[in-house]
Amino acid sequence: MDKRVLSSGIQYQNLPESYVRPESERPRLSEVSECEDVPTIDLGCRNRRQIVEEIGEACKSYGFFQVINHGVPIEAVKEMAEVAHGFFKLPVEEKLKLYSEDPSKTTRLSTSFNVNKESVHNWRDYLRLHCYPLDKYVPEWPSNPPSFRERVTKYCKVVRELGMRIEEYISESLGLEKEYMRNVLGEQGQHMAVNYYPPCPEPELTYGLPGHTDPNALTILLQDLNVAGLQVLKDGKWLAVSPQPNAFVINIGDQLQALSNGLYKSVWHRAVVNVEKPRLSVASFLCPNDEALISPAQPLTQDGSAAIYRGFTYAEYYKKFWSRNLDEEHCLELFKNK
Ligand SMILES: O=C(O)CCC(=O)C(=O)O
Repeated sequence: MDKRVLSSGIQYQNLPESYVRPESERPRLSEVSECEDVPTIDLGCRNRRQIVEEIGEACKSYGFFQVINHGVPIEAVKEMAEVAHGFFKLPVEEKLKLYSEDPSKTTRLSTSFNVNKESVHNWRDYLRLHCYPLDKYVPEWPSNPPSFRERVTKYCKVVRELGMRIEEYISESLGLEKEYMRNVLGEQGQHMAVNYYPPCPEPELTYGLPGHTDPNALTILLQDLNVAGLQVLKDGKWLAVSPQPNAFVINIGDQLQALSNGLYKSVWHRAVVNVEKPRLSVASFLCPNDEALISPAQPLTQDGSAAIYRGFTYAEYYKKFWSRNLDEEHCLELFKNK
């Protein structure tokens, strides 16, 4: 791709050939219906047991849920969204200073998913940041727009607190100590993908991101309020998840599927694009420490249930994940006990 990013100011009249999916892999948008019963968890509820039960149910049957009254200040969310838009509106030369196709780089602008591994590209640019510990990574973040570092720092801190709180609820919902996840996952990393999906001339033929699960523990997704695009797989059908004001979408990632011995689902999800408007989303990923040993929680196999997955370190898993294309077989399948 000689243009390297899509957000270059060029208006495409036709979808370039390298983005066109084979017929059998297309999104079939007319067959997608709205997810009418997105599990919505009110974290402001005083009844902890109720929160824990609702989260457990959502993790089992959907692998994702929405949270409201989550404690993240509206102002922090608004400022994050504004500065993300501001970044993608910068002149392309400015943005390209951060361009890299190397997944091991801790701050980079890139496009599609894994440009060097994939045969068909995705209609997305993304800014990928490592966010923990902040003092290590903030100095390498974009300094333009000028408020970028300050605003994103603020957002990262509050979102991390939210994620840690949700991990406690998830531990409890599995009948484990509330600190179980935190202890097993070690000092967790935090990454962010600021996804920018430009208007696309032929959305029926391509994806912003094809169906995938997240390789990490937990994802906290902020969706553009004005433009829908997220879809989740439920009982073999793709369902659209409309953005809700003041809500985050929480996805269970592969590591929680492994820790829960397959009880909780790492949800398959994808992002579709549209002709008219650009769409933005901000995904915050909580990632186990590289050294964390992931294996089904012992209390979940004490009754004689077989451990579905073998033990592995997160570093091993992450390397495997990025060595592949996004829409291949589920990466966790490669870690199953024979
Ligand atoms: O843009 C979205 O709604 C989904 C983003 C996503 O799945 C990701 O960044 O992994």
